[in-house]
Formats: sequence, structure tokens, C-alpha cells
Amino acid sequence: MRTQVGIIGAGPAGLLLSHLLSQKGIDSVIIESRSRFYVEGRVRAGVLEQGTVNLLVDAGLGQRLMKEGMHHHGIEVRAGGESHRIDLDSLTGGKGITVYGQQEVVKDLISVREQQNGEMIFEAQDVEILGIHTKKPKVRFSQAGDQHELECDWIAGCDGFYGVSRNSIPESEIRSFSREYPFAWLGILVEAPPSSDELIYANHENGFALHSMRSKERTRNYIQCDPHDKIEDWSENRIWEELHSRLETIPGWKLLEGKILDKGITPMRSYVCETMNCGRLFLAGDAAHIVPPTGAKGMNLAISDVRYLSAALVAWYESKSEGLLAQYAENCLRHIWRGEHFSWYMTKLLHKFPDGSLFDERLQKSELEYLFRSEAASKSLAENYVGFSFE
Ligand code: RFL
Ligand code: PHB
Repeated sequence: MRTQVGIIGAGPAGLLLSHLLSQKGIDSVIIESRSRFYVEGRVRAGVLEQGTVNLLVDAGLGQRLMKEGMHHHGIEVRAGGESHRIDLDSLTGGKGITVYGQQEVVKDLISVREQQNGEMIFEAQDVEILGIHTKKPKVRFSQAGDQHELECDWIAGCDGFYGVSRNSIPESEIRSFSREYPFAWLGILVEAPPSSDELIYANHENGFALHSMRSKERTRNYIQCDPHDKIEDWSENRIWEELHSRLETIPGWKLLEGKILDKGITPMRSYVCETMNCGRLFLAGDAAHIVPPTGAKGMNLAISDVRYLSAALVAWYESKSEGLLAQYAENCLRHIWRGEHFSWYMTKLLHKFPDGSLFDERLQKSELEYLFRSEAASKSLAENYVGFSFE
């Protein structure tokens, strides 16, 4: 088999890259280890920055997004019995965010790739990358017991944090940075209408909680839990009890319950692999960086990487120019480190640190008070939340 760009992973990064390349007449093959059913059903991100929405719409992917996506003009932060609304609209000169599930983005992308006969290989096993320092790198994999080799000009590693791409770069060449957090998030998808028009981020003495949504009939709630907890440790009663205590801190506000459709625990980490390119292999999205979900940046950063990578590959195919490919990591890393900093800031502001000192607690309280009282602090949060633009 042969293609121009071999893409590993059918998450938002890999699928969008394949679509943007095909719009410029460049062939790609996507190799994904999971089934299509699994990939389309995986519940993850929900918040799209305006820049992400614009890119998806410009790429012809706006049909369902514009109809079903929920545009939000603000978010609410609750702490110490007080509520503070961050008016994204007025603080950022009219910008906001759109709530639209990651799995809907993935479904839209798979459907458009399918309509255009883009090749997507699901349930590939034993995926290996070979010859990244040659002009004809290869992806070797097996499917239904048969071995295959895909010869490419370039390989895009879009296979998430646990994929094979990053590990195909010699360890001596990897420059990476990471931070672990002493907590995780337990997330539930619920059949119930949202209890609020906007997202609510809550700092509570029992730990963080978030009330989010997917549609007028579905909500998504998260609570901070211990990173060693198993999902079986959390009965439905216990989950609801904690959500009620952590979110119902404003007189008269009630969280609506409903049938739990999906639940899972996500560890929290910050990680950046600055070596986003090695020979003919380029990393994009979670394969190169992870943020804690508190800032809602992961998928937005994955899409920002793909914007640079697609432009760089198009320039190479159109004029054999290597300039943008050489600048790829540097261009992406400005956005990645901004996203890393903001996600760390939101995480530190809103979570209970089990090993934190009283001094740390007082600093957090002061930081929250500053956010609630200072327009400059709210403006800074708003500017980052909707997506900071370096242009
Ligand atoms: P993905 O989505 O992980 O896709 C990688 C794909 O690669 C496949 N794969 C392989 N394929 C072939 N061979 C192998 N060896 C492979 N190994 C893995 C996987 O099966 C998968 O299909 O990475 P991508 O495309 O970089 O996208 C990144 C986003 O998924 C991620 O950053 C976001 O979900 C993060 N995130 C959020 N981001 C936001 O922008 N806004 C949010 O509101 C937001 N909330 C969240 C989140 C992530 C969460 N979890 C569960 C981690 C909330 C949560 C709870
Ligand atoms: C979500 O709706 O899944 C969501 C929203 C905001 C976040 C993280 C996740 O910060």
C-alpha cells in the first residue's frame, strides 16, 4: 500500500488532518486501533473555542455544529458560598465558546471522510512506524490476522497520549516536561436538562465540581476524586450526593438528576513533548501534549496543531518548500504552553489539594477573591478561556 501522508489515530486530530489535506488534493490513509463504533461513542471534550469553530466551519464541517452547537456568552465560578459570572462576551469584545461534544465532531469528520472515499482502517493491531529518517517511512500493522505495510512520504502521529508515535522517536531526542496532580475527575453523562444556561465551575471544601451539558436534554457533570479510586467505589447515590453538596451552594439553585448514561474516571496530568518532529514523523494533539481538562483546552490545542501541520504539508506538496515544516513545533508550542499555563492555573484555582499546606489554601482563597473582585483578573481568565490569539 502507498499514500502521501500516513496518519495514525482517528481522533479529532487525525481525522481533521486527513480532511484538510484532501481538500488540497493530498492523499492520506488513517490507521486506527479501535473500532469505528468505539471512536464515535467515546465521551470526552465539550467546549470549542471560537477559533476552533471558525476552522471547522471554513472546512465545510459546520452543518450540524451550527445547528446543534450551543453558543455560550459566559461561565460561572462558585466558591465560598458566592457566585461570580465571567461575562466572556463583554470581557473579550464579543467572543464566546460553543458547547458541542467531541464525539459529534468525530462523527462529522468520519462521515465527511467516508463521503469522499477517504481511506480509514479501523481495528488495526501491532502498529509500528519504520524508517522515519528515510524519504519513504512506513507504517506496519496487522488487521484481521493479515500484515500490511503502508509506504508514505510523511507520517502524522495523531494517536493520543498512549499511542506508538511518540515512542518511535529515539528517547535521546525527546525533550519533555510533565506534572502530575494528586486527584482525578469522575465524569458522568446524564439524561436530564441542564440546570443552568452556562457552565458552572465550583471550588468546594470537598473538592472541585463542574456542571456542563451536551444538549437541551443531556448534561455532563464532573467531580474531583482520588486518583486511585475505581469507578465501582462510586455508587450513583454517592456521586449525586457529592454533586449536590459541591454545586448547590447558592440559595435556590438545584441540580437536576437523571439517568446516568456513561461514567468514567480520568487522571489529571500536564505534559509537553517539545520534540514534535523527528525526520519524517510529526506529532499532533494528545500524542505530543496533555492538559488537565479544567481549562477545556485539549481538543482545541489538537486542532491548532493540525492547522499548522496541514498548512506545512500543503506548502511542501505545492512548492517543495520545507520552511513551514521546519517551523511546525515552534509555531504549535506557543499555543501549547499558553494552554498548559491556563489549564494549570484553572486547576490550581479550583481544586482541593489533599497535600496542600494551610499557606497554599490561603493563597487559593485570595486568588479566588481577586478573581471575583477584579475586572482585570476576570478579563485575563476570559481571554484565555475563549482562546488567546497571538495574531
Ligand atoms: P485522541 O482523541 O486521544 O485520539 C487518538 C486516537 O488514536 C488512537 N490510537 C491508535 N491508533 C493506532 N495505533 C495505535 N497504536 C493507537 N493508539 C491510540 C486512539 O484510539 C484514538 O482514536 O487524540 P487527539 O485526536 O489528539 O484529540 C485530543 C482530544 O481527544 C483531547 O485533548 C480532549 O478530549 C481533551 N478534553 C477536552 N478538550 C477540550 O478542548 N475541551 C474540553 O472541554 C475537554 N474536556 C477532555 C475533556 C478530555 C477528557 N478526558 C476523558 C481525557 C474532558 C475529559 C474528561
Ligand atoms: C465538558 O463538557 O466535558 C467539559 C466542559 C468544560 C471543561 C471540561 C469538560 O473544562
